[in-house]
Amino acid sequence: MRRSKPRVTLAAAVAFTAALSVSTALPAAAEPGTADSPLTAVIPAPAEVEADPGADYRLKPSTLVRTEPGSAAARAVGRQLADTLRPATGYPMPVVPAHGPANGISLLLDDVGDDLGREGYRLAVSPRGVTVRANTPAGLFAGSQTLRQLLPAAIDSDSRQHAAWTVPGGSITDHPRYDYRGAMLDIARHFHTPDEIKSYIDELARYKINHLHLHLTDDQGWRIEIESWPELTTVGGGPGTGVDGVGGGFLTKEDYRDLVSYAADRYITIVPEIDMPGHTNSALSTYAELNCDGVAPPPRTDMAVGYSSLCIDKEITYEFVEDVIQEIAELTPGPYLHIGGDEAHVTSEEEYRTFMRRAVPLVEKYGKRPFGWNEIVRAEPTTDTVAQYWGTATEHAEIADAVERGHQVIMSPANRTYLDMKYDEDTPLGLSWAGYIEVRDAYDWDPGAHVTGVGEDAVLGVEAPLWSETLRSLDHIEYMALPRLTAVAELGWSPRSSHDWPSFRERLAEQGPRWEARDAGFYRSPQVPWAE
Ligand code: TNX
Repeated sequence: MRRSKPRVTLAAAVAFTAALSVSTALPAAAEPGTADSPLTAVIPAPAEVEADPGADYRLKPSTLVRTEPGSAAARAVGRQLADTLRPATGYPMPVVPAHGPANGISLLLDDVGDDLGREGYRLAVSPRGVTVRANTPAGLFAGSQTLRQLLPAAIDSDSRQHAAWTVPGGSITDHPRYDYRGAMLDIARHFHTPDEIKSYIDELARYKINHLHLHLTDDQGWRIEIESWPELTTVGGGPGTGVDGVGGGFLTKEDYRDLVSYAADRYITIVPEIDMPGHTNSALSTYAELNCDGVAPPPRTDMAVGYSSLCIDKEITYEFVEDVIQEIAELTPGPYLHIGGDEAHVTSEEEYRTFMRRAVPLVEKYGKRPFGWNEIVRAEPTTDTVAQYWGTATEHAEIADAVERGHQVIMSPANRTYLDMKYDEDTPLGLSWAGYIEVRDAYDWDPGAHVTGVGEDAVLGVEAPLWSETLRSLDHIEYMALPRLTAVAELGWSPRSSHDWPSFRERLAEQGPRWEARDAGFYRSPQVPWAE
């Protein structure tokens, strides 16, 4: 989606946003008939690539997007692809049922084998056209994201560009390593609007990330409408509820449903998080009865963590938790509901277990698979509970024991995947409690062998969380997420055997002009030989 970008910046960030001002220079058009990015210049790296330099295809004003006859979902993928190719090419790109001989771009549902699964695809480029075949529309969507990256960077511009729209000849066979490839956005510390979230979703889709975890509530703010507890958002979503009293806002149920459907159109599942029993000051300050002493504490917008807790011994706590879980579950078609569980520092171990032993079954009661930060395994919840590992250690007995009991794990080690950590000491935004994370740090680790006792089979996937204590605008989000988000995307999708920093940094360099073409800000890491 195209948007005008708000330019709200932290004082300290003003200089760097100016320095980042977007260049309008686009790469010169390649010679006619010559692809200017090789078939391998894709992030995440495809599983298999076979180049055929004699078989390039060039988009023409007459190119059709042909989709599987009778499949509305394939047609919808075709429409989205055509929508993304029209502005820069200026070609009409009609989307039509794929009858007759293949030419142009074809998106076909076909049996491409169990090995390619639900999201895999084959993409073949010949002088007559590009054909993507997949078992499901999700695979066609993944293949069409690859195709976008095979075209010159100018394809990402929203105005007509002069370029030879050449796709390099050959074929790609591709499928993901992990089912769950996620990103998290914290809209509690600073609220981010539905349009900003959609813009982030667009970025995720390009890199084949298929889950967006929304951190909806925290000490500072409550950012999702709950009808049975209506004051949560009038107080916790009001003005001045962002960190340091900056900003505010919340998602109405309608906003949330619209985001779910926007994400679903891009084969992304929303994972909602209501953090509990800690990180709840906004709820506690709104409803006095949720406090053990019946007294509402003042609202807080500082960055401290670990000071708040729902009252474990009061029955109303569980009525509240059930109402919230029920409403969120009803709004959410995806399988997961995240109940946080991190940093409950003022809750004793005994109380924490008591709480989680009641909260986790409520998630299941409303048909969702429980999800929590890794502390949740201390309560020995049902082994269906997904544990999100956010530690910095590579030895962690608690999580290893949980795997032994049968839990699946999402890998989000804070010193590798936390997009809110500074790149280095000069980064004007972000935090540094888990260290600095340069691009190579984000890339050079193996989710399936990172923590002793948490092997490949126990890993459901990876996720890159973006906490927003210091992030107030889409510019800030993009600057912290790009390029590291793409490193985590590659770890989640590409086969372990393809892992190669020299190759990754070269491919990453090609993304720079693409971000420039679409007016997305990014950090020009000195580790990457950025293309001009
Ligand atoms: C730790 S990670 C937190 C968050 C903070 C984040 C900042 C986790 C489960 N809890 O509350 O926002 O660090 O990096």
